[in-house]
Amino acid sequence: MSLHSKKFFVVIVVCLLAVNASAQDTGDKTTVGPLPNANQLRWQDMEMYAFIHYSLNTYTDQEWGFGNEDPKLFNPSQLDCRQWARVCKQAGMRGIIFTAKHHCGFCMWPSKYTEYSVKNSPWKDGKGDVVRELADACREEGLEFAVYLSPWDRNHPEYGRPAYVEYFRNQLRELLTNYGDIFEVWFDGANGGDGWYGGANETRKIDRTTYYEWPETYRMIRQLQPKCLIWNDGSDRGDLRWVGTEAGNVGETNWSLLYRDGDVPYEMLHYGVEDGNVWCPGETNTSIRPGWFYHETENEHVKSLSKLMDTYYKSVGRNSTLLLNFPIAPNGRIHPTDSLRGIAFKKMIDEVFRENLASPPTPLPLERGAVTYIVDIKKGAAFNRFVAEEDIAQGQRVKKFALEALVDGKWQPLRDELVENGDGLTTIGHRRIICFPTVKASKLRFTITDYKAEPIIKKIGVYLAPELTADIPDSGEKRSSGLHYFFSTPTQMMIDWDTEQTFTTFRYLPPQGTREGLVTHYTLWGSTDWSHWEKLATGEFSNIVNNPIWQTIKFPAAKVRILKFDADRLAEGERMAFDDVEIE
Ligand code: FUL
Repeated sequence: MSLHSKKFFVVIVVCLLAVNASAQDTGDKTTVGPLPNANQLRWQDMEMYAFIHYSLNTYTDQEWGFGNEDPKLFNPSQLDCRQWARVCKQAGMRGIIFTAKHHCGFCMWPSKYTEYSVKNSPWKDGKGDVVRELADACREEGLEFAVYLSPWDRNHPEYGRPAYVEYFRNQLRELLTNYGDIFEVWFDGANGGDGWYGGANETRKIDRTTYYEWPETYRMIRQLQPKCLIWNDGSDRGDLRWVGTEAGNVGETNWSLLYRDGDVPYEMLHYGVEDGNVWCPGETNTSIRPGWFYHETENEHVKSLSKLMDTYYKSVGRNSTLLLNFPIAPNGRIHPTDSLRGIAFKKMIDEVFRENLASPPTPLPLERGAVTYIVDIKKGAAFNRFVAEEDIAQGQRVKKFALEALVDGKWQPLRDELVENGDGLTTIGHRRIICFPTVKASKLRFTITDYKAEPIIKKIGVYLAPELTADIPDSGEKRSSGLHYFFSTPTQMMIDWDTEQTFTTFRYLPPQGTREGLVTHYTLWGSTDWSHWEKLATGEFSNIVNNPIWQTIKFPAAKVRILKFDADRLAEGERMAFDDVEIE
């Protein structure tokens, strides 16, 4: 048992377990495992940074361009990268990752290796460079800058063959040498196969573990930008990992470790691996809107403040960082609804963590190896958030802990209310935030009940967050239908009405939480008599697997009595599934 520091008198009781003795009792607890490097430590302290999705998709209302969209479509009237940087800064973002090239292959900088770029657009008479403008704006605002460069390129004729890999590396070299320090490179793993590919218009499959020859590319990055972090989804381990979902949450158990080799299934991405042999922390990416690119139809579905706070607790509060996307509207600016919401988000975070109610506030005399902390609460105040931080420079050590509040002389257990099963009090890492219903208590007891090696806690804190209501509903929450529908085959849905109706929009909400039956490619038909069918629309629901939100099909006004929705392709399985459909 160690003695607490006198100067804090009897407010904190730190119970030290004899770590060696406890290691003998409970098995081997001396293996910390791998440690983060300096770049990863710096990155983790950034906590929140922005994604910006902007490309030809912004002008075609798509999530994934096919690769044949006309560069002439790119002609924003008010493009203002300074506005993006100012908004992001005020929203608490420490940097910006920009889609220099999305899957459509269109380059937002005048790459000398392709004609498919801003140089062939009317914007600034082809003399513009969005990457340059944004890199400069970030520097002016004191933000870090990074790039997203899609390995999948639906425009390039050589995609799928060795020549493309060289092209990809050349482009990366341009980005890493001409735009100052780049803090991260984002190599999106998505690959739907089909594309324009210089007019071939076909499906090209690649083996993502070998095709891109990542080790060679990684060597180049390390040489050109030694401080740059590599984000890579699966395949060769980069410095950071995806968390397996775009919904904005990582597991409550979140180890910053992975295995150096082998596949990385969802569980590993989402929870990390306790006995992993490489430090590869999770970055939680999500958009402030349902989609990644701007769609006017989503203007009323910008995430609510409560949803953003939930995302914060489930990312930054779970040993991760938050990469929050702001799409750019066709005029070249962040839409006012998104910027106001982003700024309100930052203000709310500041408000929640304004006053540490632990008395005295940390830095406490936190002692290496301590497993129990009893914290006095200022004037027996009400509180509903607990924060703990490990000194991750020395590894991630805590496996499990308990929290109790002293209410009317009795210790009452607290649990993480954002977790459905169990108490949710597992790993800590860089920062762990636990949310529980407001409690009024004189003391809080934090006990580390299991650990890989002697715990090293850097900070603990207790806070009172204001109650939030779900002010604006998210998309994907309503079930409206009441339509008369049936399946004529496992992949064909029919919807009929008694009288003729005029429609312009069909919306499909895919099944949530499964790929089974999820429609990726469709054709929509209309008829007034069951025998003559007019094709109303055909296409793909881009990115629906990773981001299964409402999908909107718009078509010229059609008078129909029957609609036929064909699933031309499913992500998995043989039977179309849906959570809801809407027709307007
Ligand atoms: C996904 C992509 O397919 C989306 O379009 C978006 O860029 C997102 C961040 O990653 O996998």
